[in-house]
Amino acid sequence: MSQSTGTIITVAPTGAEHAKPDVPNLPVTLAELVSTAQDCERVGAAMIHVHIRDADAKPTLDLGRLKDTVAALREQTNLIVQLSTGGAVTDPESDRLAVLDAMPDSASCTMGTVNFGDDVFLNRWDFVVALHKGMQERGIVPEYEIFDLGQLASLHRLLDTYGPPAGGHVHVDLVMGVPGGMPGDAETLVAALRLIPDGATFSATGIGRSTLPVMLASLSAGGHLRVGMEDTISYARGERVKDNAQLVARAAGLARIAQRPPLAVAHVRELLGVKGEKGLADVAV
Ligand code: KMH
Ligand code: ZN
Repeated sequence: MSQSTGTIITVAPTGAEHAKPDVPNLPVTLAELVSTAQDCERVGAAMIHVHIRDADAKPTLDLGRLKDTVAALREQTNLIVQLSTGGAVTDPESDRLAVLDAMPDSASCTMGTVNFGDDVFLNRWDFVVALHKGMQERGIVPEYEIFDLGQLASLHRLLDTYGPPAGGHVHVDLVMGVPGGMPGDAETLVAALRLIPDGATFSATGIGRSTLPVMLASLSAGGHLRVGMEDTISYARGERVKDNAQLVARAAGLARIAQRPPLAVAHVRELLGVKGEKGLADVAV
């Protein structure tokens, strides 16, 4: 595992699980997404993990909408744009694979099947391999999503068999506290450390009430952070999240307290091997 003096903050603003009527402040239109992205960038986010919605605010993997979303986020923010290939548990593999044709900077690649509340989030080995190869061919940098510890063993198998990802750097995101996946606590995060490939970076996010324990554990273990309304809609006991920027601002504050302040986007591009016009060589540092 690789240590860093700063913290990558990724925001996951929407997800596929919350319904707009239940969470009225969830960003679901393109305008809402861009606006929340700009707010989150202002307070310390460097990357955005994107799920989109259709005109009825339902999760969709419509390719035209995905392409428009990537273009709008590129035009109106400096963030690294990561599209979800996980989608919703109901999405077919073909649609999830086609997400790569929207040509984001980065895309998620979940490393195995996991029970997901009352549902199953299906990620067959052959499908994982297809995603990994599809990203290698297109120069898209994967973020390997890990919902359970055995999926880190699968990541070793993937890299040993099919070679390094586009960009050459391995970045892992521990998604902790999903009912059916690994628990969101410090002991489990520490257990994951020995399974993270040498030289890789990792971020972590805790679903629901595991948000704060996972954030603090990740910071203290040298990890990076993912926060956002995809993962939690509760800010504190009995208090709903105001907006995504509130979650990013809290993460940025804790990262500063840990003396690992939020990394600028250009640094994160360099670190993760994400190509782009706005790398370190192009900005005054
Ligand atoms: N919505 C979950 C079923 C990902 O974005 O790659 C899957 C998920 C993971 O959110
Ligand atoms: Zn997601």
